[in-house]
Amino acid sequence: MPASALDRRFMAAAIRLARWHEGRTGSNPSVATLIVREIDGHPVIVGRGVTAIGGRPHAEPQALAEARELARGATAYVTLEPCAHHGRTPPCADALVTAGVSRVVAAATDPDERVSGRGYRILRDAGIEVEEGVLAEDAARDLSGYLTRRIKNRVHVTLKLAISTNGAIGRRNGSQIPITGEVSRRQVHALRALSDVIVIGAGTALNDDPELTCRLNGLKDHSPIRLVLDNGLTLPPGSRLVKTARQTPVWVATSAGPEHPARKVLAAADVEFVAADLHEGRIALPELLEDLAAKGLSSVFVEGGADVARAFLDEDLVDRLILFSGPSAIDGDTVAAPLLPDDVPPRFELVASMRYGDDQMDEFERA
Ligand code: AOF
Ligand code: ZN
Repeated sequence: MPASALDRRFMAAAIRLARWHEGRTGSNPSVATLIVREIDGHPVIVGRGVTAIGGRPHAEPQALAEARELARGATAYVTLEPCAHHGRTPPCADALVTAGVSRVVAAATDPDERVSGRGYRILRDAGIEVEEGVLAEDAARDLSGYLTRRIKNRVHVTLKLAISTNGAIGRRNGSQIPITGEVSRRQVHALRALSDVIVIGAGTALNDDPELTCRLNGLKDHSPIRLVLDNGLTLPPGSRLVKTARQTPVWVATSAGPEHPARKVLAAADVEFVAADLHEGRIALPELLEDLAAKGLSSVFVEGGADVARAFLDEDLVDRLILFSGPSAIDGDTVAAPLLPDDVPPRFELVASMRYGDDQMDEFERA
């Protein structure tokens, strides 16, 4: 039976289920499985699984455990190709075969070289009908961190900018000034919770003294690692970031060696260091993004300031661009936005537009 409207509906449900643990499965992607069989002439979900927090167990054995003997002859909807390798858990493709499912509908192919195509082969060799690529684009959007790490060997980058009506992202030498409203602020906190790492430059850390945590009710323990690009180790020990480093990790990217005096002070506050290379006097971003991926991290959320944003854009390292446009102008000595909502480079494609209170949000992806 080819992919039908019903298949797409169940796959859409599986993709929504996978979002439950997005950002909480470590280096593993959060994927989901639904086991569906016909009961009294109607398709019924008899098993559901989502990759467990921390990354294991995988989705499939959990869904099969719930379905038990009802899995025999059923269809399994998987948002990612079932794994074929013996890792810390046995291959999910084998588990589907053993359980006796007769059909597997899959969204994205797994680029992990231990899996890539092998998962499908195990299923087909066992006589299971396999339908690949159903809602693959939707699934890949949610898996973009994992897929970027596997395919490009670097973390996926989202750049966020909040821009005033006069094209500014802040005031020079000032404290933080609000550009967008409360609804946007909450959206940003939700985006933080879905990321592995927030990145800012040392200038923003000094100027704004931000905390960069997720402060939404119920999501307070979902704050990602906060990474400051601070080659000169200028991050003040009294800053909010350093003072909260024991609750939520703070990493500093620097080329300064262990003999640098500021390192001791920061290390005493439990700030950690990421060894960075320099390129023309600035932290080399491609190498940094590769190093973060090598640590098993998948997604970074770049929150400022203008120089850091421009550097990511100039080096074509932005995979997703999220622009919040506020309703008013900023006066005084302002910092110009590195790009404007109506002047986004053509390599980006608009994928979503929303109103958040008085603000406009436009989301772009690399085409
Ligand atoms: C699945 N189902 O729910 C997930 C999969 O370190 P391991 O052994 O857990 O393997 C990690 C790999 O498993 C990861 O790179 C990806 O290929 C796959 N993730 N596979 O069948 C799942 N999360
Ligand atoms: Zn698996």
